[in-house]
Amino acid sequence: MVTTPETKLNPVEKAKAQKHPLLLKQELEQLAQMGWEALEEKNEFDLHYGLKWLGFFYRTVTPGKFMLRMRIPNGILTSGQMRVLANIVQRYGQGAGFQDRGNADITTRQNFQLRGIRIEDIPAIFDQLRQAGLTSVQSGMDNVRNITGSPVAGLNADELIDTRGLVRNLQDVITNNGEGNLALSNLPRKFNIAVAGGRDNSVHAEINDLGYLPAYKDGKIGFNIIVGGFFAPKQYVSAIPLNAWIEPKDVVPLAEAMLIVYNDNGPRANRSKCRLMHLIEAWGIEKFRAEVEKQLGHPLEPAAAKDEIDWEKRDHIGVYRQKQPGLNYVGLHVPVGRLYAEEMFELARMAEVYGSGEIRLTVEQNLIIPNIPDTRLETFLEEPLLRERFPIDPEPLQRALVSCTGSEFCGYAIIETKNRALAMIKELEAELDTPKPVRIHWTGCPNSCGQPQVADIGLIGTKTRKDGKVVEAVDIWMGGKVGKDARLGKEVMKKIPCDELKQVLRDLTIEHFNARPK
Ligand code: SRM
Ligand code: SF4
Repeated sequence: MVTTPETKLNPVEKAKAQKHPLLLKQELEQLAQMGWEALEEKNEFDLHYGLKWLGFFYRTVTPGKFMLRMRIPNGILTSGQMRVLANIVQRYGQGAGFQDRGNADITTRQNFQLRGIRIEDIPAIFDQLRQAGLTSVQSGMDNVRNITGSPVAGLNADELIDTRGLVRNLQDVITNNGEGNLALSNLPRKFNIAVAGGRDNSVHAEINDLGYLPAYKDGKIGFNIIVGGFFAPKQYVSAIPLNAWIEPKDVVPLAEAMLIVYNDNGPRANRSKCRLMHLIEAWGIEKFRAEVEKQLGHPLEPAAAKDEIDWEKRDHIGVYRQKQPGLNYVGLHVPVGRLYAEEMFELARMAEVYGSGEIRLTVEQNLIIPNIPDTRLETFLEEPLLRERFPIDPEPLQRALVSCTGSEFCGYAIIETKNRALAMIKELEAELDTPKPVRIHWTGCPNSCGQPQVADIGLIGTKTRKDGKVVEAVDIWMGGKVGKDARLGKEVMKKIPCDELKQVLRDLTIEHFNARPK
C-alpha cells in the first residue's frame, strides 16, 4: 500500500471502516421510516455518502430529494426498462426542481440519472429496479462507474469487436449481478472503465482509468490496454499504455485483477490523490504491470504495435443502415440530455412499434433507436417527438452540445449549466451559420463531469468579479480531440463572465470554426 501504516486515512476511509456502505441495502426500510432529517442528525455520512453505494445521491440543492444514478451497461436498455424508469420519474419524482416535475438526464457515461426521489420511496424503487433487471448499485463513490461500450455494438458493419457481452459481463462480475459486491466496492476512489469496439473510439476510452482499444495481433482481434486516465480539479490526465494486449475472453479477468491491485495497494490518504494514476505514478508503470500480472496469475502479452482507432469520432445522430439487411438505427438528439416522464414513455412506445424494443444511450447524452426496418422508417421519422423535441438533424451547434448537471441540482456546482448552455446555443444559432458541428462542452466546476478537456470548446464554471460584484464565469479550453489522434485541449482564456460569454463564443466559432454571421 502506498499509504504507509502511519499515514492518516481520509475521513471517508474511516467511515467505510466502521461499516461497509453496501450494507445499507439491508437497512432501507428502516431509513425510509426514519426520514431524511432524522438520518441527517443520526448519521450524516450515510445520508450524504453511504447511500451513493446503492445509487441514491442526496441533493442538498433540493432538500429532502435524492437523485438516482442507474447502471446501464453499454448504454443499452429495453423499452420495458425505459417504462420502469419513466414510471419512477412520474410517480416519485414530483417537485424535483426546474418546472417542478421529475426528470431524467442522460449522462456523459451513457447512463441515466433520475431526479426528485424521496427517502420514503427508496425501498419500493429498489424492488422495482430489481424486478426489471436493472440496478443502481455501486454507481457512486468508491466504485466502478457505469461501464461504457460502443453505442452501435452489433449494428455496425465496420465494427471490430461487439462490446455488448463484454460490458455486461464486466458489470455482472463487478456488481455481483447487480446485488452488490463487497469485495470490489471499497476502492480508494472512483474507477472508470470503457470498452471501444469500433474504429472511432466512440466512448473516448483515453479518459478512463481502464480503457480497452481494439488492436490486431498475429491476425487476431483483441485489445490494447490503456490505464490511468482521469479528470479531477487541476488534474486532467490521458490514459497511458500498459504495454499489454489481451484477447476478448480476458477482458473481465484483467479488470478484476487490476481492481484488486488498486484496492489492495492504492493510496487512501488525501482523496485528491487516490485515483489509479496516483498508484501508477508512485510505482512506475512497469511495477504496476508486474503486479497486475501477478494477480492474474500469468504474464501479459506486450501490446500490439498499433491500435485500430483510425476514424474521426462519430456522433450517431441521424439515420444509418445496419449490418443486418433492411434494418436501420436512428440517433436522436436530446438537448443537454434532459428527458421528462411522458417523453420516456413515448420513446419506449416508439422503440417497440418501429424497432425491436431496444434503446441505446451515448456519451454525448443522446439516444439511439436501433432495428427499424426500411418499411417503417418513413413513418417513424414523422413521429411528433422527433419534430418537436428530439430531432435527427439538429442545428450544428446544438448537435454537439454537452453539459453536466450544474447548480440546478449539483451541490459542487459553481455555475448554472444545462439551461444556460441551451439558451445560449439557440441564440448563437439564430445569429450564425456554422458549416459543421462544434463540440461545446459545459461543466459547472473543475470536477469536469461534462468532459470540457475533450471538446472543441470546453467551458469550466468559476466565479469572477465584475463591477464590484461576484458573478458566474467560465474558464475556456480549446483543442480537445476525440477519436483518431485523441488529445486533451488547453486552457485559452480565464474567468469570462457568463453575461459576456455569448460574444466570446461567437468570435471563437467565427475565427476557428468558419462560422459566418447570418
Ligand atoms: Fe461526475 C462528482 C455528475 C461524469 C468527475 N459527478 C459528481 C457528482 C456525483 C457530485 C455530487 O454528488 O453532486 C455529480 C452529480 C450531480 C448530479 O446531481 O447530477 C456528478 N458526473 C456527473 C454526470 C451526471 C455529469 C453529466 O451531466 O453527465 C456524469 C455521470 C456519469 C455516470 O453516469 O456515472 C459524470 N464525472 C463524470 C466524468 C466524465 C466521465 O466519466 O467520462 C468525470 C471526469 C472523469 C473522471 O472521473 O476521471 C467526472 N464527478 C467527477 C469528479 C472528480 C473526480 C476526481 O477524481 O476528483 C467528482 C467529484 C468527486 O468524485 O469527488 C464528480
Ligand atoms: Fe456537479 Fe461539477 Fe460535476 Fe458539474 S462538473 S455535475 S457541477 S460536480
